[in-house]
Amino acid sequence: MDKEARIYVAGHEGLVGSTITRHLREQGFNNLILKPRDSLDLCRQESVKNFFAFEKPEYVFLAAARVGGIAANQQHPADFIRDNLQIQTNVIDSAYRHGVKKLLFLGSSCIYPRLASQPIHEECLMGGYLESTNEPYAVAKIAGIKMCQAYNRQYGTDFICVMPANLYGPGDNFDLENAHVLAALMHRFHLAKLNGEKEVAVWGTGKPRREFLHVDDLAAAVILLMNIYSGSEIINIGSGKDISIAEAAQLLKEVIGYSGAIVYDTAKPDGTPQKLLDINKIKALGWQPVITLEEGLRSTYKWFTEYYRRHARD
Ligand code: GFB
Repeated sequence: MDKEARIYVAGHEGLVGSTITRHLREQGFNNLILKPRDSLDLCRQESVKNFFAFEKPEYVFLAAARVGGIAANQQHPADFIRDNLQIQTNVIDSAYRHGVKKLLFLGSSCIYPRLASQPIHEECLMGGYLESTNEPYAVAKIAGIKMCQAYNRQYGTDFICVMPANLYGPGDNFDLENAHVLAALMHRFHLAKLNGEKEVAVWGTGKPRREFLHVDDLAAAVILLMNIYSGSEIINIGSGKDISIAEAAQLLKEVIGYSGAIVYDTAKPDGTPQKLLDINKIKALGWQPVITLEEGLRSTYKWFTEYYRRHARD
């Protein structure tokens, strides 16, 4: 990408899109095309077609998606499969029809089989049954990958697909019920600290293992790939380390400075037992994660408390 390239970041108001946008600006890309959600509904085919016809982006980061944690996925399976299929179909097809030079599609580590061998290599895709708590979302993301690969094969497009581990960072959704685990627990521990509560409930058994990646590390990886990688093979992006939910909760408790107890609500689902990605492929392309989980949680918590204070005053 040259610095004057017309780059569309779809989903620039979300965790991933906003971070990619900030990194692009920091690297001197100033010809960014950003459309707020309320002025372009990516689920509407006509609107997306007209937008591409008018704006003619050269590069597209497809970071727009309906996302959420385990509870949101379980409670809104129809919304997750429909919105994601619509958004990605509209954007990928318009990118082809309007001559986009290159598109990067963001998937998720939940596309892999529930019981894939660990660390999960890219070739495990479609090798077994999916985790039931997020199957509709995963199926939509798999469809996105297959669509990019099919367009590359039939139309000769340059559409690439990356599979990030569980992401976190400033700008995340911190909803107590619908967010992903680190953001939800950060909020819950914070409130417990403020209100002097004696215990905090962590969902499930605490035994599942997750690989967490700071969104700044992800943004660096996807911009690198947009610049140097072409091909239909999907690429994992992770921190290379996993920890149990119990360990993550303990770390959060320390970072936040909460002194009460952790209890486990085993009526809530555990989800998939382990998700640790094999990141050798992206490492061989010259990227590696630099933000440790502890550092990342500390800086995210700093951001969260400032945000929380500002919004409490509104
Ligand atoms: O982050 P999370 O919702 O994502 O949950 P998944 C991870 C683990 O944390 C599960 C436990 O074992 C949860 O039971 N957990 C403990 C909690 N306390 C909490 C809490 O307060 N909130 C949440 N959310 N979890 C998602 C998928 O699965 O991963 C999405 O549903 C997406 O589709 C995303 O792929 C990356 O890793 O289980």
